[in-house]
Amino acid sequence: MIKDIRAREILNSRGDPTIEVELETNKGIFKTSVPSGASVGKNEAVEIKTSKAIDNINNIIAKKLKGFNEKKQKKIDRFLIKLDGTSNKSNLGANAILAVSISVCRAGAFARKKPLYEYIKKISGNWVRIRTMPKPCFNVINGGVHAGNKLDIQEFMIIPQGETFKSNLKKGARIYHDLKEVISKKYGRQSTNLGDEGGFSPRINDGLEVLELLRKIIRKKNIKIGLDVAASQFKKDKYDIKFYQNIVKKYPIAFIEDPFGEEDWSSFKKITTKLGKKIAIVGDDLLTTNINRMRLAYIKKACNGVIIKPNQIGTVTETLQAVKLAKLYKWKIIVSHRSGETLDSFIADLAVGVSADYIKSGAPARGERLAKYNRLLKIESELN
Ligand code: 2PG
Ligand code: MG
Repeated sequence: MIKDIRAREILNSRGDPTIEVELETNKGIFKTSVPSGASVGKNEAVEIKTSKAIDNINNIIAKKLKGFNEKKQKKIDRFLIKLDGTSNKSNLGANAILAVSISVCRAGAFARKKPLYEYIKKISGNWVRIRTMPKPCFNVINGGVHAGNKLDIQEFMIIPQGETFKSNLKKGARIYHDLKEVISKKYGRQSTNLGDEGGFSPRINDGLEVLELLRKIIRKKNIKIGLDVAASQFKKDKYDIKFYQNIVKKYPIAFIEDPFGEEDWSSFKKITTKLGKKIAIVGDDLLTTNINRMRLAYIKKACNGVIIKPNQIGTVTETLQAVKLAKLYKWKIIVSHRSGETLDSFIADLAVGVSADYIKSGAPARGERLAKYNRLLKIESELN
């Protein structure tokens, strides 16, 4: 039974304020902190000012949720959505609601005596078929709004294709170190400065140059490449379908995220028609973990992969609904962190609980990125 909820301000990895919640039941205290994005989709649930979100938790949500059974995730999430009363959670704040929702999930797992990932699988329903470890996508080169360089593509990810998570993490770290050396020699030490997600932010202006660099370094190593173009950040589209077709021909690309702006349905449709059999065209800003946007995308055949970010939608229940829909559509599922992160590792358990294909949590460096990867190491050893 929920006895109390307390929220406080902490700082995230960019030094910006965010929320930490402690939810108390008769069985213990469960802590959650929430991330925030820099390249925010315009259809995301609304993150409100931290101080206001904290007031909302301490003065409104805490009182209303007292006495609720922490095992009733759906009921509590539904209650929070109603209490907020808006379609985008702008009243209580998606940040406030999510911090509470995830804390409830942790408390529920504890009450059921299950590890968090197992509990997530359970509350997702029976539709989760096999439980596999997600493949990590290491964002080793940062551009766009995550770095101070002139690269317009936001994320260049390497995706080792080994059998175990442990071996993939090791491989990722090795490449990361090799890359540092190569960049340092070729572009100077300043180019090994890190961006928001722990990847290097070299003085390179051209994305093709980065792809060449990566191709050389991952050669014959059974590693794929993922890109987040984050094209909604562009004033107008910079890359056309021809460009994407060419790079897919030339490089071992597994997926391209947000190749076009978030409302450019027709370009998304065209690229999915052209490249969808070969790679995943992934919607992040396009979909914002929102089942209404996902349904639209499915009808329009606009993509065949989805980024799942709990804070884009604001509750655990709605996040799981989005995953369920993506599975029905047979889309690739990538559970994702945000560029402004905390040490909270909920998304690691989420990725395993829903058997996501991939997880992206930045480079294999920086504490807030590794909190997720290290948690996955532990989960894998528990599963074995
Ligand atoms: C993205 C994310 C995470 P941000 O665009 O996919 O990598 O960035 O959190 O800044 O939206
Ligand atoms: Mg993205």
